[in-house]
Amino acid sequence: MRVTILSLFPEMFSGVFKESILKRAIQKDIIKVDIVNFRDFSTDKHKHVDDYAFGGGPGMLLSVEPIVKALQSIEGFETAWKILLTPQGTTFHQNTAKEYTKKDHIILICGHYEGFDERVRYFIDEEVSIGDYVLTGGEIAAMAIIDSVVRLLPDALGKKESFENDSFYDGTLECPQYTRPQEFMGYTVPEVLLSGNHQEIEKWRKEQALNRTKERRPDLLSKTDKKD
Ligand code: 4GM
Repeated sequence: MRVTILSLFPEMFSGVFKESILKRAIQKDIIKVDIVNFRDFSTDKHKHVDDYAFGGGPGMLLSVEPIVKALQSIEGFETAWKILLTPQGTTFHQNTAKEYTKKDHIILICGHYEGFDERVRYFIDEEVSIGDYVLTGGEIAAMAIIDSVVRLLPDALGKKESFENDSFYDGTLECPQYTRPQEFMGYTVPEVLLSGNHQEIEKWRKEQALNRTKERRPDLLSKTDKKD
């Protein structure tokens, strides 16, 4: 899968692509990442990429031209899935991540300041938000999306890191889990997990996952048929 990021702050990504699963995914050619700084496509002699809003008001807007020129410079941009990251987008979910794993090439456009010239929206496929809060820029949203998509790609996770047990994978949250020691400061591990009875263990885990989801995220259950 190809991932292209449009950003005024490419350096922000150096950490996430140099560590752990994303680093390994790049090394194993599971993803190919390119970062394009759209400031390089400014036609302004001072390399400005933003301007005052028509009609007045405080704040600056990102101009349409450098963004569209940057998009056009990307090989295969016409068929790539172009995603604009803004707080006004449709909310990103685990299912969105799953959908993106089917794409050959995604382009993530990260903005700053007060937003984009509205006409940027004629050149994209989807406007996405990672949640109801405002960030300084779209970069952290792009990182969250890339991370959640890449870990679902075949061979991105090792055997020990499989995603089948993830929260949300089957529409419920994870059940409580324990590792050694069996007792810590008086807190013990539920007996059933030590019993060796795999049928009982499976039953307990399903119950616990369901109870936890009912308590914490009943909204998830109303979307599935796992209520009883
Ligand atoms: C556009 C308009 C995404 C972009 C205003 C981007 C939050 C998200 C930005 C803006 C962002 C999100 C950049 N903030 N919830 N900031 O996915 O502030």
